[in-house]
Amino acid sequence: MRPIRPLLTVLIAGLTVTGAANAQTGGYVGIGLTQNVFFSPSGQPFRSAANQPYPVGAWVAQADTDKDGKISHDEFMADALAFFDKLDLNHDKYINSPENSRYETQVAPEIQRIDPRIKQPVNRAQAPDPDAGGSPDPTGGKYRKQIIGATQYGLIDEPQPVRAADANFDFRVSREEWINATNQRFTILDRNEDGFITADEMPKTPAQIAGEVTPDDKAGKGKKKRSGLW
Ligand SMILES: [Ca+2]
Ligand SMILES: [Ca+2]
Ligand SMILES: [Ca+2]
Repeated sequence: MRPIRPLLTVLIAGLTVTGAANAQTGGYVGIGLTQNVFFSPSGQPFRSAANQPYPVGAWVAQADTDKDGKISHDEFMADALAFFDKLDLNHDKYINSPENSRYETQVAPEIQRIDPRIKQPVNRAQAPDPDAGGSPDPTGGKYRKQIIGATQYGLIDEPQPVRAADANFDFRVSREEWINATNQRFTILDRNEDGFITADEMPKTPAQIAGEVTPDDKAGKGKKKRSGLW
């Protein structure tokens, strides 16, 4: 069993500010209305037209190189390292600050936007009613994390997958750090620990769920569209 670093607790303050600013100034350009967006666990974006299947299948098709319908650890690692090499423009085995900036602005600009269709957790201003039963959350739901950045389009709650891999916070991601982060991501996704990521282990992304709401749903009378993950 590989150790799990608390990937999920990484806070990306800068990203939050940028996303909020974009939401306020109308920076949102219709993600999901004109195209579907999926981010691989390494943060690689995949896009499809709004009337096409959700592009998680494009990532699976890329990563599942032996075409057995599931993603092995080796396949997952090879896919992640191929993306690392794409981001490492100067081939020094590090993703440095300019290379990360290019990722955020050119490779995956959706990371800086907020999809307004995604239902955000409500942060309660008041403490929970003590008569309503015990709450397992010691903050009473006061500080629930918002769904931002890559988390909107991904399988794992990581707003910025590249920066999240920077374990020693030196503002660059070494190949070794990337391998460690990739191992942790695989452990999270391979929920039954059989060494493969399969369709039934992959949750729908927040953007995918939001995109499945039909106009009838908004009127409160429709049903959610059914769609397979693959
Ligand atoms: Ca496979
Ligand atoms: Ca580099
Ligand atoms: Ca599995």
